[in-house]
Amino acid sequence: MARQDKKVIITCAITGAIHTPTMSDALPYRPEDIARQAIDAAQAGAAILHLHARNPTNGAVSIDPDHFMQFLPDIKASTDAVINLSTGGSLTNTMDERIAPARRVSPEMASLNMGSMNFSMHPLADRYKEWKFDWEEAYLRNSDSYIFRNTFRDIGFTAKELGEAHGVKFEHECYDLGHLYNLRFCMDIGMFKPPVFIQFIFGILGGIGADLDNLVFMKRTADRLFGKDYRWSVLGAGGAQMNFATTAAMMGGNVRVGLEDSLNIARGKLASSNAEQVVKVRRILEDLGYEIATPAEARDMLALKGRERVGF
Ligand code: KMH
Ligand code: ZN
Repeated sequence: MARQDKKVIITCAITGAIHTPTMSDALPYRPEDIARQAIDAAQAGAAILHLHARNPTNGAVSIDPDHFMQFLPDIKASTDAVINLSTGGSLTNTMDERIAPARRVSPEMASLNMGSMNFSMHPLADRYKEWKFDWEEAYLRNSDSYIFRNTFRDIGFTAKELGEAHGVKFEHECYDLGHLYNLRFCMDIGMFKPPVFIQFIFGILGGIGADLDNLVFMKRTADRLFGKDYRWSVLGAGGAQMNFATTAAMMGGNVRVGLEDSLNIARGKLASSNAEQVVKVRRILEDLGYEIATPAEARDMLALKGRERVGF
């Protein structure tokens, strides 16, 4: 069994690399909007902020460290939340490019994707006829030939460059059962020390589907592979977001919400902000009797290096 915590950590993933500006006016891409939405999400109860950057003029996904630096200091100055930088990148980036922002700013946490896979958003392109920016349609359509590359060498490189060199703790993103075994292998060769933090991901096209049987199966497999050496959280993409978060908490896990993973606040209704999703999941969890972890409690639960040791 994973360690059972009394409190539930809410992670909020603010903007991501899946959705494009046409899909929702609420999806932030200017640095001031990313900062404001992140700060509001933290005030609403998110202990961890999972952050990607965007090109401020056209909303395209960016892995330029300068774009991250346009919002990170403001977020740090206004919240105590743990800052977690994505290393997911975009369709064409090398691993070296993907880790460049985290290497520059030495955050407390970074994402680490635990296996190579198809990762496609191409069906979303058919839902829109007009686009805010000309890059969006091709970006979505071309994802049908995208291999999201996360080889053992890539994982080892990231572990060395960020984990060893900067004391960064990882959000191990696991989109399928095999990714849990990949993580176990990496731990066996000494790459990661417990407690590891696993994000179980359901409903990405290319990963395991958003069926509750799969959540039970992933959790049971993780219990067998990691015993007490892990903490876990759940991300349900799209319409699975709130249901999977609720079920995860009921099973002893933590939760992730945010416009990166779902643009909606209810079926067929766009969310007005990231904070609105945090408020909703918090209300559900508190109504069910769960307490929400503060950033300090999250730091303790995940054994993080502390906000005074980041480089921004
Ligand atoms: N959008 C999530 C499904 C990353 O940032 O490294 C995947 C993600 C990847 O969060
Ligand atoms: Zn992400």
